[in-house]
Parts: sequence; C-alpha cells; structure tokens
Amino acid sequence: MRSFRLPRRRFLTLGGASLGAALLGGCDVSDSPDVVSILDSAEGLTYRAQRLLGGRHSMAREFSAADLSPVFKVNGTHKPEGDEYAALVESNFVDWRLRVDGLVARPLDLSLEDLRNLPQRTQITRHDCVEGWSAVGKWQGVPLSILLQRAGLLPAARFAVFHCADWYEHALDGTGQYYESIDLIDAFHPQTILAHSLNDAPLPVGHGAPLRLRVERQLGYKHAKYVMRVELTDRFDNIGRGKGGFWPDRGYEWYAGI
Ligand SMILES: Nc1nc2c(c(=O)[nH]1)N[C@H]1C(S)=C(S)[C@@H](COP(=O)(O)O)O[C@H]1N2
Ligand SMILES: [Mo]
Repeated sequence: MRSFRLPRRRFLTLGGASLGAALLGGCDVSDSPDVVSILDSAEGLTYRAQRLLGGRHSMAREFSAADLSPVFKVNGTHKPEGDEYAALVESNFVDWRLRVDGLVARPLDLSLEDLRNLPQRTQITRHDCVEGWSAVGKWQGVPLSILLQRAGLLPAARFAVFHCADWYEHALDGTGQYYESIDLIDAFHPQTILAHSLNDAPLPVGHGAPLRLRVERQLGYKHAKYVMRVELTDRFDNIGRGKGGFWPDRGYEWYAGI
C-alpha cells in the first residue's frame, strides 16, 4: 500500500497551510516557519494523535475497470428540491459556480469548465455506506488540494466544510441542509477530489451533479453530493447542529474512517 506518511515528530508540529504545502510538495517540512498545532483543538479529539499517526495517510484501495459495479445505487437525496437547482439542471449547469471561501487568501468562483481545466485525478474506488451496501465506481475530478492551494489557506483554517444544494424537509428546526466537513489531513489527501464525472460520464443528478466530494478513507455519508460551496473554517459548532455534518448532527461519527 502506498503511503505519504510524514515522520512522526515533524507531523506533530504541522498545521494549516504549512501542512498542505508540505503534502503537496512532498518535501521536507521540518523547516516550515508556519507552525500551527492541529492537535491542540478544543474539539474532543476524535482524531487524536494515535489516529493521526496511524493509517490516516495511507491510500484507499483502488480497483480496475473490471471491478466496476454494474449498478451504483443512488442513496439519500435523488434530486435537490427547488427552482434554483431545477434551473441549473435545465441549463446544464452553465451558470453553476463553485465558491471556495472562508479562511482563504483568495476566494475562488469556478465554473464546471474551470474545474475541468484544472489538473485532474481519476480513481476507481469502493463506496461503503453505513446502511450496508457498497459499490465500485470510477470517479474523475479535481484534487481538493489543488483548489486549496490556489485559494491559499490562512493559518487559522482547520476544516473544509462542504455546503450542499439539498435539504431534508422533515428537519423542522431548520438544520436540514446537507453539509459535511473534513479536517486538513483528509482535505490534502491525494484521493480527496471534487468529482464531476462517474464512470466516464458527467455526474448524474442522482449522484450529486454537478460536483460531489470523494473522501475515500471515510464512509459514504461524508461524500457530500451537490456541493455548491467549500468553506474553510476554524470551527463548525456554529453550522447546522454543530457536529460537522448532516448525519453527524444526527448521531453518526464525524470522523467516519474505514
Ligand atoms: N448532499 C447530499 N450528499 C450525500 C447524501 C445526501 O443525501 N445529500 N447522502 C450520503 C450518503 S448516506 C451516501 S451513501 C452517499 C450516496 O451517494 P450516491 O447516491 O452517489 O450513491 O452520498 C452521501 N452524500
Ligand atoms: Mo450512506
């Protein structure tokens, strides 16, 4: 299994932008001047040192075309409600823009074409849903690391939050909007991509058109579909019900490692 693990001691002193730059460059990070601990979080430490230093940096298994599932189940939202999303589908997403903002130096506003013109990654991986089904699909998209590098993380950034176009009506407290969040370790993982294609075709509506997250070391519900905005933050207790994601807000683990 391939790995991009960093030496233990260096890793503990890394954080924020320096972590990203280091992983991207694959370079020696020991002289990084920008030292922000990612371990001194007030937030419970579900990803405490053990996990950080363990398998979080290894690659998820990749498969071959022969392994592709004949049918890839659509789960959760099949199509976001509302006129706004309907209009986007109608115009084939030409007016859709992905916003990357929050704790970044240069907010981005990217069309689907912009995203297709950036460096791409293709991966055949297995999606595992907590409900007990799996499917192998071929995903193509832009590594999240590329977008974060272009936007330039501010040192305070600790999480990437994915805001989605769909919401669940029955959440009467107004927290029904789907969202998810990951830390910067997963954000800069080489297999973390914002995918616009599934099995060599544009992402179908059911699977999250025009753009969905693939975060291959975690369970299905982390893979936000219908991503409209990526917000860099230092906290998520002020979003939704405060647990970092639609399903985490409803009792599932925030860190859903597999
Ligand atoms: N925006 C959004 N993203 C979502 C969901 C959802 O309902 N809305 N469901 C999640 C769950 S539980 C799973 S298993 C996968 C399903 O992805 P698929 O429909 O492409 O199989 O999307 C995840 N991402
Ligand atoms: Mo799921």
